[in-house]
Amino acid sequence: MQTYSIALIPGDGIGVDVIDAAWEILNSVAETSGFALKGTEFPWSCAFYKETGRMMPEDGIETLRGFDAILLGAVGWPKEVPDAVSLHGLLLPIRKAFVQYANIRPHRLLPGVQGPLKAEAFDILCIRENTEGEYSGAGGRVHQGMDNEVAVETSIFTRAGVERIIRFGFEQAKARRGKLASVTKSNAQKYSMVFWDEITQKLAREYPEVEVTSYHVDALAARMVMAPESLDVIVASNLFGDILTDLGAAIQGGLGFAASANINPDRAAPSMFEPVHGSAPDIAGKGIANPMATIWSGAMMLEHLGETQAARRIMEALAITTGKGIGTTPGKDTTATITSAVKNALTTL
Ligand code: GGG
Repeated sequence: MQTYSIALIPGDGIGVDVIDAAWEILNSVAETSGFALKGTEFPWSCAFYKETGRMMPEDGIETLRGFDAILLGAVGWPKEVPDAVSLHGLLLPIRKAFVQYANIRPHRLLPGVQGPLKAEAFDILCIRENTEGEYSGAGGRVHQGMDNEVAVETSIFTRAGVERIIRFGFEQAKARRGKLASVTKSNAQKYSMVFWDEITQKLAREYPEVEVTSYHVDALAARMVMAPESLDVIVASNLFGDILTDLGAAIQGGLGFAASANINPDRAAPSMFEPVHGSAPDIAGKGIANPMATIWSGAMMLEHLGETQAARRIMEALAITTGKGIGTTPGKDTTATITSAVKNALTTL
């Protein structure tokens, strides 16, 4: 039997609850689908940082390299560890070291989920550049704490990095409804964003079947609210993609439904799957975190591993669950209730 080795990093806060839930569902579907999952849990988190001074051990990346995939919960516990330390100590190094340059985030309404918009149906796939741009980590501060203090943070856009993510966007659009929205702010940012637009135009010549439109990020944000059904695939830089996908989460009913996959398209290193949401300290430990985003991310992991049928079954089980009104209202159902409803739904498929 095919066995996949999965690194589990629950992380902080509700990350622990949602990983437990997703792992239960993933194993349940594996049992009836003819493959097995072997999980190895790593306690890397802000608590680990408090104990060791690091978010993960020095050889953390090398440890993860041998796995087929990584399933991550949430990172961040700002009361005790600054967010910039936790993010740059765990999540971002994994994305960069494993060249997980495509962060894929689907936005659509599951049955029975009432989003805040009038639109009843939309199906958007946001592709966020995941290794460079505004998150490159290049910069510094001088004269710290003094009146003449200066802080510089440089966005880095490389031709290789921009080309590969826009090409990935074109490929996704070609495989879906043939529409690509390329996002910049090239009126204001006249170097990096004009560069992005030029590369979009150059690649468009290779994809005559894809209708590509360049949007400024502000206009695209408005379009996501006013006419989400008009959008198919969105490709955006690291920061713009991050912001737009929180908006995407909002229009699909909340962060409890927003899944994501950090993909190494060349499969030269493991890819990582995680909900878009963070550790939610306000509800941590209350047992009311919605595990659906993580379960959906787990389905994306199975899809990536080639277990397409099992991934489809999970998505159908989620749809049955939300169709019954379970997990659709924040705080109404417990994590355990939602998980067992999804598990029961799986048995009916
Ligand atoms: N689910 C992982 C997590 O904790 N995400 C919260 C977060 O702030 N992520 C930053 C990012 O995706 O760039």
